[in-house]
Amino acid sequence: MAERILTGIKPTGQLTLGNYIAVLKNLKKTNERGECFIFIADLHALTLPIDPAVLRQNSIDLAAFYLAAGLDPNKSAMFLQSSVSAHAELNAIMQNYLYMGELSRMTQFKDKSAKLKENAIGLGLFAYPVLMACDIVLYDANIIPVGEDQVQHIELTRDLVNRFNNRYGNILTMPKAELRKVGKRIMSLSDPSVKMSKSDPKGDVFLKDEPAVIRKKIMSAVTDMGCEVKYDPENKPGISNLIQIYCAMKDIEIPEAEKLFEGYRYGDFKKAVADAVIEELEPFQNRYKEIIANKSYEAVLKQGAEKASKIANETLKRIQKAVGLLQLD
Ligand code: AQP
Repeated sequence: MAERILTGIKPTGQLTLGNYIAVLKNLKKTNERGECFIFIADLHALTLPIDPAVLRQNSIDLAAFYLAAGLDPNKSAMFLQSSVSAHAELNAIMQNYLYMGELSRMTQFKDKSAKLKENAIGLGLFAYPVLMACDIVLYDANIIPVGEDQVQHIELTRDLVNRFNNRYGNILTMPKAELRKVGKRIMSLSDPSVKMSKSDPKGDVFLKDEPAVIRKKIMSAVTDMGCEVKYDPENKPGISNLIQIYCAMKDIEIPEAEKLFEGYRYGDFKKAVADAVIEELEPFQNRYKEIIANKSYEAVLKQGAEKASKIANETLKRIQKAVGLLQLD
């Protein structure tokens, strides 16, 4: 089966190096593999309180970052989730096929809701995986590049597809999460026991950080006892995180990096990591600035929404018909 690839990022805050490694770094190669649907998950961004002006600006930034990462508008449809109404329409159907018990077991829901007062937890936060499943099945996507934190949601989508197809026939395409070999969970530089995350920024490298700021953040990253540059997430979480970042930047595997840094002191190793990140991000940031200035993302978003809507509406019809919604045309 040909590859249909779908990936998205929520415009909830400043993008981090974690988002870059999970999605943006490989976007150019992803473009070459098959038909791609790359979206800005702005409806998902509403699941936690966000200022409207910030949401708008984050959405623009994300569109520009996708293009700066090498997204080819002729090969990929880049669109705002809110511009394709089929996402919300399908959500109204699919919310009946995922159950409260399974949704309440989702780690992301547990983590995010734990930070809110009980009477301020929105239904959308709880039902987030339903909309995410809709995002995926609408495009018959079979490959979903994600970071490790999203695997649980893809597994739930797979359960939904099985459940739905068992009941109605072979209607939905089975998706599969695709994780990077190295860098599937980039941790905070100040606390390597927690994920680098844009809505809870702590020790984050932001994609908009100036090179000097990136260098400073990496040079002051928390390290561990001992002095050997060795990948050992349990006993050396700080150094292991930096090794992952280095490997992701250079597209190499961990043993190669360990060999390269044999005998290095932590300080020299951190300098090499900072150099690698800056070497990668500086040209990317320059492209981003150009795109923001010429606003080329606007036409691409419009064209992308048209292409995505066409495909999403066809799938929506197929699903409406399967569940018994009367179609008059
Ligand atoms: N630290 C990370 N390491 C590896 N991958 C990561 N991703 C996020 N953080 C890391 C991956 O980036 C993609 C887009 O993420 P998202 O915007 O959908 O939301 P998220 O997974 O919840 O990421 P954040 O940055 O933590 O966002 P907020 O704080 O808004 O929830 C996903 O593929 C994700 O796995």
